[in-house]
Amino acid sequence: MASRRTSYLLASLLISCLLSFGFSYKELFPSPKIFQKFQPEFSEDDIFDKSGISKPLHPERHILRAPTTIKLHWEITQGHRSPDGVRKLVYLINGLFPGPTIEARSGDTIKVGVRNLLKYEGVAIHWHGIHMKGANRMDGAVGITQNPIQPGCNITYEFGIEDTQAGTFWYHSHLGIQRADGLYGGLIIHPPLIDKVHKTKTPEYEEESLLLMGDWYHRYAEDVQASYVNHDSWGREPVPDSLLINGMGSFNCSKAVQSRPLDCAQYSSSPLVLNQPRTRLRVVNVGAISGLVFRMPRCHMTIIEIDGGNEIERSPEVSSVGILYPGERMDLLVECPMGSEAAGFHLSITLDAENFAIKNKALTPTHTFPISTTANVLTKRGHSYLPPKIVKGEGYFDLAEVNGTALPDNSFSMIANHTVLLYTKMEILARLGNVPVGFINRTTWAAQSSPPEPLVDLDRVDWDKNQLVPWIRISRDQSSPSWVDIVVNNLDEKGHPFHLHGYDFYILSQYYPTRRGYHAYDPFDPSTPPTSSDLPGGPYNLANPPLKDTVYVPSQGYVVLRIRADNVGIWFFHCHILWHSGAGMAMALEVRYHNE
Ligand SMILES: *[C@@H]1O[C@H](CO)[C@@H](O)[C@H](O)[C@H]1NC(C)=O
Ligand SMILES: *[C@@H]1O[C@H](CO)[C@@H](O)[C@H](O)[C@H]1NC(C)=O
Ligand SMILES: *[C@@H]1O[C@H](CO)[C@@H](O)[C@H](O)[C@H]1NC(C)=O
Ligand SMILES: *[C@@H]1O[C@H](CO)[C@@H](O)[C@H](O)[C@H]1NC(C)=O
Ligand SMILES: *[C@@H]1O[C@H](CO)[C@@H](O)[C@H](O)[C@H]1NC(C)=O
Ligand SMILES: [Cu+2]
Repeated sequence: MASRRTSYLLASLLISCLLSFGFSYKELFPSPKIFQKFQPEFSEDDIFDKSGISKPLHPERHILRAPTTIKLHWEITQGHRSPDGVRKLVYLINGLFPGPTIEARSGDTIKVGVRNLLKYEGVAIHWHGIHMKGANRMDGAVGITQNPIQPGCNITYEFGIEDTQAGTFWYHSHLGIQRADGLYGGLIIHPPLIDKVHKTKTPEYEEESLLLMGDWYHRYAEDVQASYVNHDSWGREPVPDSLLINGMGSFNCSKAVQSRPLDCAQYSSSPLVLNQPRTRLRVVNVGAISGLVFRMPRCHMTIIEIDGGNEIERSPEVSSVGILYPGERMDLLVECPMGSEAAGFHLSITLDAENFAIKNKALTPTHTFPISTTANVLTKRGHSYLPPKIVKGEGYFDLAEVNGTALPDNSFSMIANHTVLLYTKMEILARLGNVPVGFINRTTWAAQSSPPEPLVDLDRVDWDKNQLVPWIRISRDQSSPSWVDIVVNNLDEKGHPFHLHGYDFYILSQYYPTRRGYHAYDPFDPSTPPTSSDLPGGPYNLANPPLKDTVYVPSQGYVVLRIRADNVGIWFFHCHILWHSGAGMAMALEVRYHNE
């Protein structure tokens, strides 16, 4: 790690470089105060600015320095917090909820010593979206790559960030359903300003902020899951009570339902504070179940990247965007006029009601946060603000329509070398006690338990009946890569956002059936050629497919995902709705070299 002295050297070097690239000092260092606080030690205890919901990021600490090893020490505990006014016992990392934000650059190594100071529970941390190349065992998936870190024990996660990865990521517990009680945090990989991989371009913004947002339950995750995996639920998912952004929200105490009294203080919504004319918002859906629709009417807003820094065909200026499902990310460029607060400008987040079959009177589906711009900020477009030209009703950008940019790799072949065909559904079966159970093909996932070792430590013959793990063999000679298609047919009446560890995939097809209903379902037929318009979802998009690590599989529809199988290991693949994966909607993919 850089010493204080070399970092100051770097800092002065940095300014001269910046000037030579045409940036002003002020643009990259929003305020001299922040510059003075410049902490070369990558302090992990940057406390949230309680004056607003956004978490400021610090690219200036990373974009001009050499790659390094970022060493962190985390202690996991629990404590009472009232994030939206309602008191609840949540998980803490070094006393923080959400956990500390990790910021790094491409090419860094991240080394996190995690000490479990919980009394009775294990923990494990997954680094969502990071490829973990050569570090499969650091992936944090309990039952697949590790056993839980037992109370009182530590482990050290150590993994390199590839030179080609930069973007918005996050980390969260991958043991059971702990994520819903707050065991998560942000993980931002900044692209270095000057390097061969990321083209140097003038940033279109002067500040970056992180918004970890998602639904929130006032009950403990264990109670929520128990109410779902119960014959009384009839498969209807528990509905959340609230919404948090960076661990802050506001709950209307008078809406608490009688049967569940709450220790509630009435909070008003904190503002979204914009300190600079143009802001890059890195938005993560950290919730358990709900998709989110994001609205900033009257501000200028465009979508620039999806998931872990994957570029897209630039969207037009929009006023709202959705649906962002649990696990998904989007990076937005926003510009709001000075004095937005006085003018009543606001950010509003609506929880999508797809899984809200049970009525929850406590929930306000749309949460609104005032936008406040600090004084002295003039927009780049001049002193007078021009509201975006958005025709009424046309300002919504549907993330399902997003296109990728460049053509994939030259060797992206028309027909994949392997195809993994899957069917998924939540089922309620008498032989399984009439409770909802998640299936992929005929398998319900549960962490490997007999013997109780992670799959990476066992021979295949020793895996138990809850493991569905198709096996892809690849050649060490990467001049002839193996392309693998993963086809997920969703037989369910509900959509499922699936996440694959260790990879980004191209979405070659995402089929939303127009004729809904039990008998109208036409699944993907693997014998139909990919170029055929006879496929329900039409021919594959081999021109500009978007690249992602989490994808929504529409109800009674399907997706075709393509990966370049070049990352060996056993990689979890699961629905990111916590109650579904907790009920077994999960599996893994194993990629191995020949003769190993
Ligand atoms: C866990 O971490 C603590 C503090 O860093 C250290 O003192 C202790 O030896 C570690 N224990 C194990 C089992 O690694
Ligand atoms: C809270 O909810 C009650 C009942 O629905 C409503 O009358 C009241 O205006 C709400 N208060 C706030 C601050 O939104
Ligand atoms: C994506 O590309 C398709 C085909 O090229 C086009 O019809 C569609 O409008 C594009 N979507 C967006 C959001 O630009
Ligand atoms: C899943 O089931 C389908 C239909 O039986 C089968 O064709 C496919 O190979 C199965 N997939 C795996 C990975 O076993
Ligand atoms: C994958 O398929 C392509 C096109 O059919 C072929 O050229 C390539 O050699 C295959 N790769 C492997 C590893 O078999
Ligand atoms: Cu699901």
